[in-house]
Parts: sequence; C-alpha cells; structure tokens
Amino acid sequence: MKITKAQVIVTCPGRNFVTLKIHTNEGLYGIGDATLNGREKAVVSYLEDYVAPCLIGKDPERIEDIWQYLYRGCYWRRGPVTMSAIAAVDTALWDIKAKAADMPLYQLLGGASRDSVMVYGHANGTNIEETIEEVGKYTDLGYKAIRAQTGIPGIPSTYGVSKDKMFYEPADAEFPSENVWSTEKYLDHTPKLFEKIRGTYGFDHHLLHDVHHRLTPIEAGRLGKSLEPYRLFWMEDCVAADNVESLKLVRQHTVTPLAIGEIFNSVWDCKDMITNQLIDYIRTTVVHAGGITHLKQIASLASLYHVRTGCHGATDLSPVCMGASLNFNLWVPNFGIQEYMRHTPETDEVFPHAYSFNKGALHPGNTPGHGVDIDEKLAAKYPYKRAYLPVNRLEDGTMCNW
Ligand code: GCO
Ligand code: MG
Repeated sequence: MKITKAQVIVTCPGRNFVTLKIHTNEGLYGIGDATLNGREKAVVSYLEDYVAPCLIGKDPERIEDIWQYLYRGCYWRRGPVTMSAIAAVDTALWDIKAKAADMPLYQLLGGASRDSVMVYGHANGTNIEETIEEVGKYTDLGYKAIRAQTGIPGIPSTYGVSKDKMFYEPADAEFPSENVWSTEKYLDHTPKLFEKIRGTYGFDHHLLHDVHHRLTPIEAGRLGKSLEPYRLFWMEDCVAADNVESLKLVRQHTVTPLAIGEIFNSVWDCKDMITNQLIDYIRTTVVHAGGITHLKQIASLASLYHVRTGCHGATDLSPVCMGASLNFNLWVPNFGIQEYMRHTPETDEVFPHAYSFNKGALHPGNTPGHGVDIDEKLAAKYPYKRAYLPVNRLEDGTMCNW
C-alpha cells in the first residue's frame, strides 16, 4: 500500500477543527485530528507545507517508522504544533491499518480490557445553586463522574462557567477576551461548592474539579486539604506544571488526587512527574501528544508508577480525537477516566461516528478503524473563523494564567 495524498480539511461547525485525511492507492483512507485551539492555522501550515509532501509514496502500514521519521527527522522536535501534526498523521495511519485488518482499532491494540469507558461531564453554573442543579442533570443522565465549577462572587467571569451549559466553548472571540481573577476569593468559595454538592447528593458519584493552572504550590496544598472531606476523584492542573518540583510541595500537604498533562506533548513532559509519583492521573491525549503511538508509550511508563490515564476531552478536541481516544481507553490497562464534553449537533453531523454513550460510559463502537469519519461536503459549508481563548488578569491588572 502507498500513500497518494495527505489532505488538510478545516471546518468550523460552531468551532474550528483541523482534520488530516490520508488517502492510499488501495482506496482506503484514514483521518486524524490536528486541532490546536486558538492556533489552528499553525498546524495547517505545518502539515500542508512540510509534512504532506514527505508522506507521498510511503507505506502507510509502517506507522512506527513514519512516527520516528516525523519526530526525529525534523530536528526541531516536540512542542504543541509539531506534536499535533504528528498525532494527526499517526491517528490516520492507525485508522487505515485497522480498516485494512477489518477490525475496530481497540482490537488491533490488544483487545478490550473493559466493557466501556467511564466518562465525566461538566456541571457548571454562575453560582453554587446553579451548579448544584447542573450536577443533578448529569446524575439524571446516568453520569457516574461529574466535574463541578462555579462562578465566584465578586469576579465577573471565570474559567469553566459557560452560558451554554452542555456545549462549553471558551474560544469565543475574534480577539482574546479578558477575565479577572482573585485567588483569595476562589480559595474561600470553592470548598463551599463541594460541601453543598456532597450534602445534596451524597457520595455515590465521583466529583472532579479543574483549577486551570492558577495557584501557587502552597495555595494548591491548601485547596487540596480543604477538599479532602469531599473525596474528589481529582483536582486538575492545580499549578502550572512547568516546574515539576512545585508538585512535591502540593503532595506534602494533601492526599486529594492530582491530574495534570492536557497541555503536555511528549513523554518527556510527563516523565519526572510520573517517576516521582507526583500525580495520580496523566491527562495527555491523542491529538496533542503525538497520536496513539506516543500515548501508548506515556501510558506504559505511567503504569509502572500507579499513574492512570485521564485523557483530555474538551470540545476543542474533535470527534476524531474522541473516537481514537476511546479505542485507546478501551484497551489501555491503566485506564482511569475519560473527559467527555459533548459536541454540538452541527459538529456531530460533520463527523459521523460509531461511539455512543450509555449509563455514564462511552463505547467506541465496532466499525473497522477508529470509527469516526468526516462529511467533507458538510464541512465545506462552515469556513474557518478566527477565535481566541481568553486571557486572564488579577484584579490589579497583572497578567496571570488563564
Ligand atoms: C479541560 C480543559 C479545557 C481547556 C481547553 C483549552 O479540562 O477540559 O481545561 O476546557 O481549557 O481545552 O482549549
Ligand atoms: Mg483542564
């Protein structure tokens, strides 16, 4: 088999998605997600200008070799743009291989290790009462795990709180919108949310929370400690994880489990955190961490240190990423949980998929490949629209992490 064409498709059915479609001389094709929220066109150029010409004529069944060729061969390794591009190629090649074998991808990876993949949904509200109500909606839908975020009195807008509850989309402006942040107000308010959720619904569901990189280690230690009575499944991105040593301080103060890694791109970003057992869940997923091939390597390393997977699954990761990730999750021995932010009906229509939700879990389906396709005609009706993630400032105007 030979690769004849590598085509990049950009579509915006409510939000931007970049998809790579690899064609072969045997009529089989595979697709991979290459979406990097707020920087989409950088990956488009990387793929079209540099990667696609090198793929023509290559044997698509040599997935590992092509991965190494793109990683080692470009000299400038790692980084979100490079690794998203490599991921798109890798995902498309696994899709082709599984189609050629007439198997769903999880079978090719080693078969199912579980019946389905536990997912968590996002309950959020502008105040605690609203979030409590939203948590109830998710329990009614059958979710076993729910992430809870709430607006904070005195702060006009904050991460994780959306106007459109089910389809949270933070990249919503042609120019970055500005949020305001107060750590003091956040630290006072957040434990009250979890106290009320547990008081209302008891302890039958897993609860999760995303700090979104905003605290210092000692503040994160304090938050983790104050949340211990509510037994969270995890506290996510409690500090910006550039400096791994920060996590030692957090660990000294709390046994609330920690999840990190949605913005990591390679096993090297994860290595020290995993081998020092400074996290409990690794958040890397297919599109931003080099595809199925590389995610397998990260998960294998994690398995040696009791770290489980918790793949990123926000709306800016396309259904193609979700389909690939679910096949991976159904197989991976040290599975933890999968994030599941639902896509809008427009997005689901552009990306017909075999995966389905039942009783708080997703199954990737049994279609050969990863089970997700793209309707190109429909995709063409939604042209690219520039959209930025917000930026964040302290109340005195100082820039801080969003
Ligand atoms: C999450 C994430 C996302 C990110 C988004 C940025 O845990 O779901 O933090 O909501 O903010 O993916 O593009
Ligand atoms: Mg997150």
